[in-house]
Amino acid sequence: MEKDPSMEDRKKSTRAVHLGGVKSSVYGEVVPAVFQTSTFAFPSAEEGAARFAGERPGFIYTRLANPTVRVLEEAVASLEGGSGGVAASTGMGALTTTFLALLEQGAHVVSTDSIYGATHLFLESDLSRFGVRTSFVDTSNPEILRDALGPETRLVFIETPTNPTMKITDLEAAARMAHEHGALLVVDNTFASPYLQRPLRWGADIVVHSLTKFLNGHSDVLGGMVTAKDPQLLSRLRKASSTYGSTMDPHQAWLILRGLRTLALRMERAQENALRLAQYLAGHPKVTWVRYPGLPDHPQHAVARKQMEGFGSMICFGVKNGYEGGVTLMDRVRLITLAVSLGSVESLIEHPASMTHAAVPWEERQQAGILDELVRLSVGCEDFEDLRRDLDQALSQVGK
Ligand code: LCS
Repeated sequence: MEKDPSMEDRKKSTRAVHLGGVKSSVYGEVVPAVFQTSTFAFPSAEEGAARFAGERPGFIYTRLANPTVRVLEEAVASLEGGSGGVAASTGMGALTTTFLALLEQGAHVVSTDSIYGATHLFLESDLSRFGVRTSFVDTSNPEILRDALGPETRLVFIETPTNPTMKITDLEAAARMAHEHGALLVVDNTFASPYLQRPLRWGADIVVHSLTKFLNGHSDVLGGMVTAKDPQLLSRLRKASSTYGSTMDPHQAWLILRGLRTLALRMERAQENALRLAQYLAGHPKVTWVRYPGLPDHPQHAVARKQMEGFGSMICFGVKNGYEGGVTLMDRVRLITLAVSLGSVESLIEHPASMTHAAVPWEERQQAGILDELVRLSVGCEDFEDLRRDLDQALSQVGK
């Protein structure tokens, strides 16, 4: 497998279309082939031994590595500016592999408070059983983040923008503080995608993705990815992934490669729609507040301007009538799909208090800003006027 060195100088949309310049062709095929095989024959016992010893390249067994999956790993690493990637069957597979590979009994984690519900659950209920303690704090405030760090802190985990509150953490400041304490900075970059934000450039050590979202972009495949700059760190993660079995399947990788090629087109269109919808919602009488990084009244708008190359297509907003108002809106949309997940060509709406974040205790939800009235909207690539009209008719029925 070769890599086109000129791709390093190309722009991100070109790198997405050309999958990071990875050349894996056997017969000159333009699209990477699906190597749907669980195992690879060795030409000799000596060659098998050399591959196992890591002395020679070559594939062994798909749980360890696979050519189709490798193309996806290289493509995402190229977009993120990492030295390589480790794909996982899901975003949660990538996250749990990362945490388990890097933490030990007695370790302390500082995490953003408002994060995806399952990540919160893993840190709070699962890792705690192995003696790992997590402090969930508002990392968008650098002073709060600094106060949470201690001598046992091994890892700082940031989601920015956060799911679902759209808070932004200053990545450069977080990296500096984590490193001053000898901790690694891990960033879940799912909400922005590498098209809009490259945390490794701001000093992060590891970037994790749910590929299920923007990178695949079509609500039809699950997937996860870990990328890092340091090859040694990456090889620790790869070893962990193959031992834990969080590996991605080749056909899954091939489908995600197909989605990835249109990343730029989808992101540009969706974020153009999102900015206009955020502006529309901000003036609507049934909407109590709007959080979109591209609006000047977003509390971390300046940080978003600094570290993001676009404000993305995720919006959260409050509706009148609290929990009831949220539920009414969910039941009244017609074009926008009532479903969890995000980052697809079709717009998706959900109510975190009753859905994705229902497992987070109510008090913790309030503290993290995941209010009962909060609605999360993942804006897709439909026509803007059609989306606006749908929200208009649905909102008119809130509070009746
Ligand atoms: N990280 C973030 C920020 C996410 O939003 C999700 C899934 C994950 C990780 C996990 O990825 P998965 O294992 O599903 O590929 N977020 C979802 C959500 O907000 N609604 O449904 C899934």
